[in-house]
Amino acid sequence: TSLRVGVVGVGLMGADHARRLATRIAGASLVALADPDVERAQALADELGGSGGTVRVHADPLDLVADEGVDAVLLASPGSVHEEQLLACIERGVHVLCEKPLTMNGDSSRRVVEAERAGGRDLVQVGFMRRFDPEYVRLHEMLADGRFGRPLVLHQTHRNLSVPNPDFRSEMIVRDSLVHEVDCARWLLGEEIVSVQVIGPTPTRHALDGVVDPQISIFRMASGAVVTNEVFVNSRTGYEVRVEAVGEDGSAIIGRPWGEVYTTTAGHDGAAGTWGGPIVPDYRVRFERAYDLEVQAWVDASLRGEVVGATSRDGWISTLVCSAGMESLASGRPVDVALP
Ligand code: ISE
Repeated sequence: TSLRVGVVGVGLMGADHARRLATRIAGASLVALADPDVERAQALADELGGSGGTVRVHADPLDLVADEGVDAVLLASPGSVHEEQLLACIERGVHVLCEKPLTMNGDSSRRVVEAERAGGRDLVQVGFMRRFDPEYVRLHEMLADGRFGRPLVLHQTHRNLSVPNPDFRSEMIVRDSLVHEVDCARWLLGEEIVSVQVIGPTPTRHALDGVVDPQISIFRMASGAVVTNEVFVNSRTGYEVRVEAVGEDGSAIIGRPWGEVYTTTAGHDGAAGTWGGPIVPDYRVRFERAYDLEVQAWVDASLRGEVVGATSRDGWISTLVCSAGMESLASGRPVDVALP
């Protein structure tokens, strides 16, 4: 059997996922796309439906969710419209992979978690793709097997080349970018964040007026471990995501593109050689494999009637931590996270 998938949103990520579903994922077929920008959706449908199958286009995402020919939905719409789309998926009882953030605030995330529970079936996976990235998975295993002793500190770095979107203001850096570090800290360390503080240096001149970029965030974990985060969305370097984990008995670092590093020979005139390599431009390249593995795992689990990866509860908690982060952004002070 094949899972008939509909994708909501044909922006950067939605189009990327639609392509992956149409070409690389086993056991699934792309059957529908929805986007208020119908022309854009139609162009993608024409491109991807070409070889045999046809891909239906809906202007209204809720029509796609209601489409009887759709077995499962991938939501790549903006976070502000996730709640109603998620509730519609839950109401129809279809599996849904929802890009982060789950929703915009704690109350709406709670409503999603409660609706799913009331329906009695696990249906929602949140798109925290790093949980499927081979390097992250390896670090997760190493932290869990105890070789580093008790984890003391994580240093998480998260840089974007730039953000073209003028809506990408300080709050969005917390809600759309830091949210990945929130999920990674909880997942890698297997414990909750109890408080968060967000501060920033004098912003880069490349930041929009009034936007705090870069941001340094500090998470205090329940065990007493500390997580430092740098999120810098106008780094002018490229997409750099790495973590160094430090424990009582050792440390590890992931996300350095060592495999790509090259050296050049020193010049005959005695000039020093150089070392270095390319930096990927964005998350679609850096996490391509993670997205493939994530979507394949979602399809496989949906066919079994199960949910893998981050659950709606994980999404809810990450929303609550980010809300505390936004409060701290305003005051500069640590803010406690009140967990459900
Ligand atoms: C984007 O939405 C993502 O999820 C990326 O992983 C992150 O690096 C970026 O800052 C976000 O805007």
